[in-house]
Amino acid sequence: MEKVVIVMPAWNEVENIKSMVEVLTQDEFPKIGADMQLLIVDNHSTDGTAEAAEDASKKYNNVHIIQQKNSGLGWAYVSGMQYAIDELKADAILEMDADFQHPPRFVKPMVEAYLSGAEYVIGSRYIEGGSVPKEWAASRKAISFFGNLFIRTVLLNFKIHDLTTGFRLSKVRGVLDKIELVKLRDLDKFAYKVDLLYQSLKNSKKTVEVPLEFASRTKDKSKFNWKEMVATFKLAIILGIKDKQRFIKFGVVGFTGFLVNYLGLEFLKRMGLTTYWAVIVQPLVVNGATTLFGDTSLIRLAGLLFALFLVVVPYNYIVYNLFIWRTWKIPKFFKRD
Ligand SMILES: Nc1nc2c(ncn2[C@@H]2O[C@H](COP(=O)(O)OP(=O)(O)O)[C@@H](O)[C@H]2O)c(=O)[nH]1
Ligand SMILES: [Mg+2]
Repeated sequence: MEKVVIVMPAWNEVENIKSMVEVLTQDEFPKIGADMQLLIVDNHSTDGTAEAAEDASKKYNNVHIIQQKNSGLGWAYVSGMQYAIDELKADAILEMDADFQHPPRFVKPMVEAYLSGAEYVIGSRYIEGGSVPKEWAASRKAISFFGNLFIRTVLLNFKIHDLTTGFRLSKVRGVLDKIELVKLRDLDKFAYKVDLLYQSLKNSKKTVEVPLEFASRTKDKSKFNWKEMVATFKLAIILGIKDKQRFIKFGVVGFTGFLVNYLGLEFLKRMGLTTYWAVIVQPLVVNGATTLFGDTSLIRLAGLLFALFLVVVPYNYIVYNLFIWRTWKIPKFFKRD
């Protein structure tokens, strides 16, 4: 039987951990056709998380706990993954948060996708059946959506719809064991997730997205903040550039895009037309966004970026499909391929 280890970082999550252990071991694991194990990675919590996990590991032999050495979310995952591979002999590893934002009922479809041949499974909020919390403020939804779109664009990956989710399952052989985990970038920040994703996507022969209904946090506040977000975007850009082949393509696509825009502009000028399509799209989208979500500077900025994406993303997508991948597909940003 395939052994799937859930690596679950927990920092001051005592109440969440107690109920999570029960829900997983009692309700979810028995429904899944794999040897399911839970590995909690604590970071010297001060609220008794470690003790609760310790108790659980005595009660259930498929629950384990370790302490991470270095601080930071990335290190929690790396320590957990190494332990899961070396000590628990995992065949696959599922990354999952302890705070119920990844509802336990979604473990089963993730594992099933793996059991039916996927090497990398992404819990996706941006495909049919997936969602972000309804309670989220419009600005938060916009940041998540546009941030994700931004990373898709700089990494030139339009096949995957959710590149920033923290709910992912990877096969060990061929995917995780080919990655030097301790050398992942930004392990002290949330941004490391982009590097892990980037490398896993390269190694995986079959990647699938499974819908995830992302829940809001039940207790306390998230540790994610603006600083983490900027670091995440920065790393995405660095990886996009580091990947020279993609970078060259990006440059070629960008340059021809520039030429088309420039020639188009000149053409329209000569025809006696002063307006230009990109100039029409932007104000329309920004007005639409402020009417829908409220007129704040954040929304205006998001609207502006979105307008840019409305032009850039379809253009890149079409050029890529026609000339680079040479497989014509109609963009389906919100659907599974
Ligand atoms: N072990 C460990 N866990 C962490 C650390 N930072 C966050 N976590 C856990 O990682 C998960 C995600 O953190 P959270 O603050 O909810 O981030 P968000 O869901 O991305 O906003 C939760 O289960 C946290 O308890 C850390 O430095 N070490
Ligand atoms: Mg969370």
